[in-house]
Amino acid sequence: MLLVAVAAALLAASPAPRCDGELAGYHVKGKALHGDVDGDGRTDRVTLRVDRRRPRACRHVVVARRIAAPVRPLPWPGTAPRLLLLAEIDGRAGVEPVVTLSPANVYRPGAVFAARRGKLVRLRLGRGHLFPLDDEFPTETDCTGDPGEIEVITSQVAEDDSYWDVTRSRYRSRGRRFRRVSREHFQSPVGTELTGKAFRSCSSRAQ
Ligand SMILES: [Ca+2]
Repeated sequence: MLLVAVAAALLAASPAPRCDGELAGYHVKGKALHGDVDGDGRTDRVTLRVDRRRPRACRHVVVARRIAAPVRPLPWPGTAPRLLLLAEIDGRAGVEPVVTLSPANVYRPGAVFAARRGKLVRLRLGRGHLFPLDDEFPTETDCTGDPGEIEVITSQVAEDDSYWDVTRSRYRSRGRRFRRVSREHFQSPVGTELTGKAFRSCSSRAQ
């Protein structure tokens, strides 16, 4: 009885874990993927992990061998991130983990991480953090033929609703960011095959 009381007191006294960067308490959620993330020639095990006692800002983390980065939640409900794939995206040594941030929703943005100076960091797309993966309209992010260059397609229904208004932008990797180098607008008949799987053309894919 005394032991139970002591254990209960200890539990009550132990504070909920914070965003301290420690991986204790996290458990793997979903599949593990394997690829060389930091470009050192060795294969790293990449996982998404969750600790539901942590604050939302660090409840999910993506881990590549021993380096980790928080997967910050989207500012709307019903989002549960999932490790989607590894692929060569930024033109530098090592593959980039891609996390889909709301796989159950119609609009599916992703986060792309990369190893930089021994840390795992989240890459930026222009001024934002979200790489469009899919939507109810043609939407996609994919590699181009040039290393470190990606193409992003977004669209909406045109005034004539038998067409999409499509925007196709090219971005080039520079540091931790993809900077836009070109953008074009065009219309495409609804039903035209414009997009497929996100990052489908990137090399060294694992999923
Ligand atoms: Ca890379």
